[in-house]
Amino acid sequence: MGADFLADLGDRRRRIEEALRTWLDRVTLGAPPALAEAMSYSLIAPGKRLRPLLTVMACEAVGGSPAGGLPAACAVEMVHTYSLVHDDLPAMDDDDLRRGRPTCHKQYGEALAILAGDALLTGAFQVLADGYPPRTAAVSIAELATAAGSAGMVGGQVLDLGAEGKVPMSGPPRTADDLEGVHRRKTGALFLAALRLGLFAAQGEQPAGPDPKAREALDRFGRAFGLAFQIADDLLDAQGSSDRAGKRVGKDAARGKLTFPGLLGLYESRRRARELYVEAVAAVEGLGPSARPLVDLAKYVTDRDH
Ligand code: GRG
Repeated sequence: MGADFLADLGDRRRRIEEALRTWLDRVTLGAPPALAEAMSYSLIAPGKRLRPLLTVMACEAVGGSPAGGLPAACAVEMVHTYSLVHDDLPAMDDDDLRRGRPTCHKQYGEALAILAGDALLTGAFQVLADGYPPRTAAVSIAELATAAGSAGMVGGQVLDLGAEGKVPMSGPPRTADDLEGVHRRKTGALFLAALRLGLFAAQGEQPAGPDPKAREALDRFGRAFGLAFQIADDLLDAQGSSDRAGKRVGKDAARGKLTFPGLLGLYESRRRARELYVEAVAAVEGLGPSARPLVDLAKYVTDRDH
């Protein structure tokens, strides 16, 4: 990975961290201090910030300003963090380590962790409503709600838990296609929304709305990126160290969970991840040099070791 890209990534992350603190302060104005603390504990923890990076990079790739995508980036990261807080609960994935720290419920108890997740989710929509003019806010809110909701992330989580027998389900996922369907909802939908919100932040107020060609390019990129991310995540779980990952690894195999390395093997999984990277690059070629950071981020995610 080039030194320039890593320096640029560091700068973007610093701007995102600053915006997250600012928006969290606004969202928790008047909240009980214990709730605000639990929300901040999980949101400000050292995440990779991939989704907000996608939002700000997509925004700039289609002509937006560096600051224009920040409220949307924060909203997406709030939804993502809520999903992690809830996913870590004993009723779901039952984890005690997240982002290198005890999970929210280990630190604050289950009741407050559930409520901190709820408040991060609802706070995300407050950020979009307050952060953009009405047209942009409306399309962004609709997009994020759909991606996070029953046909998106929550639906994907239900299918995933169904495969483990934690929710009743006829026909649990068994094949690579089934697995892709779970991930398209569970993680892919939010990646896609992150990119689309970047487009809306840049072009949402244009009289004719956002450019459909740019939207199609970002969607194609997002589909390949999301799946490449998931395969890399499964490979890390199969081979990684929990010190680097900041969460427990090896648990997929221990639970007999359906994963890409489990279904396709390590070699074929790595090959598929590289193929998806090439697809992602091709998708945004037409956007020109402004899409370079997206291409570099796709490489970073496919090659990552944490
Ligand atoms: C609870 C409604 C609900 C949904 C949960 C996304 C999700 C759905 C659960 C996360 C479970 C999980 C660990 C999935 C593997 C892929 C994934 C989303 C990893 C975490 O994302 P990263 O690696 O995390 O971007 P950081 O901490 O860097 O933000």
